[in-house]
Amino acid sequence: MKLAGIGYPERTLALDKPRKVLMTAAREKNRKGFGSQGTAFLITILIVGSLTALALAFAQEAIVEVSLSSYSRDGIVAHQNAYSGVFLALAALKKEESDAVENGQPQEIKAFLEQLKSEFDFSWRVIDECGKLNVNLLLNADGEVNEERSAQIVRLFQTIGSKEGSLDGLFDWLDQDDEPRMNGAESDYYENLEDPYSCGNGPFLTTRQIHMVRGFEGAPQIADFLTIYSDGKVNINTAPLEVLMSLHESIDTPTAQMIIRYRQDIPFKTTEDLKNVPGMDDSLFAAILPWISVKSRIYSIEAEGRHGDASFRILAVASLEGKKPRFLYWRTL
Ligand SMILES: [Ca+2]
Repeated sequence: MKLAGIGYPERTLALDKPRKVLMTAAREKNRKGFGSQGTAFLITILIVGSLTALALAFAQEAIVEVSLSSYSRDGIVAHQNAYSGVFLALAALKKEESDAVENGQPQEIKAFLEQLKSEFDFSWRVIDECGKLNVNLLLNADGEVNEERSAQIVRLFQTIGSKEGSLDGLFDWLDQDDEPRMNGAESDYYENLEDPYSCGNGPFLTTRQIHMVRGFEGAPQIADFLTIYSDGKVNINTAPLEVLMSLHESIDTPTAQMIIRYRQDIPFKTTEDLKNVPGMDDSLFAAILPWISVKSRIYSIEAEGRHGDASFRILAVASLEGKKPRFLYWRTL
């Protein structure tokens, strides 16, 4: 297992034991209810989470050593609870996938997980990375600006009223040269900051790197709508109103609100279903078709474990692409 952090290349985490447990769960998708077998499955994940923590300690000894020096007994339990939160969130995502196909709504696992939360003090939040705009695709493979994607980002700036950040800053971070654009910045700028660093001159390796771009320091709101993980298509079942409006200039606030209201009643099973939304004529549908999808495979998981006065947070990005879930990013706070 390897870790990724700001400024460092990301690595895929090899979580052999959790993967086996999760795949076992997938094979049991036809099983009804969560009886004793379901309990055993979820408790097993909790135990595997503990084992993974040990594996992490050996893989990143220095980082964990620093953390452990400040750990109280409560802190260690909080750490374990946060781990459990990540793996249970992943299990819920897998379960939700199978239930969404078979039963519509995975109410049973939600109720069961709520019961578990009362016994293990943790919480989690799952964010769909496929409901955002992929900032790494602003430049095409040949380094040329993708005009349509750029226009979407500009509309996003306008929709959220952002005065911070600029396309030039993003372009300069992504392009390989060191020639700053009018409102951008290259290494000459970043290396003269109080805490200097070099310009990426390539794709963003973590979403946190977006905050390193001139104008995106701190936490400008726009970063909540940008990703580096999706295939470039926006999931119309999960995209927030601001992202829906960025897809095309003809999607105004009422149209985006109608899309959201529609999917709350009937999730889109195909992109064609979007034509059923009032205000979505054929020409508008054809214009946005290359940019949309109805499925998500990559999620951010933010888990917090608590015990006594201690708390511990883990931020992870998990991909459900392929047969086995895998982590693309892992960060502890
Ligand atoms: Ca550059």
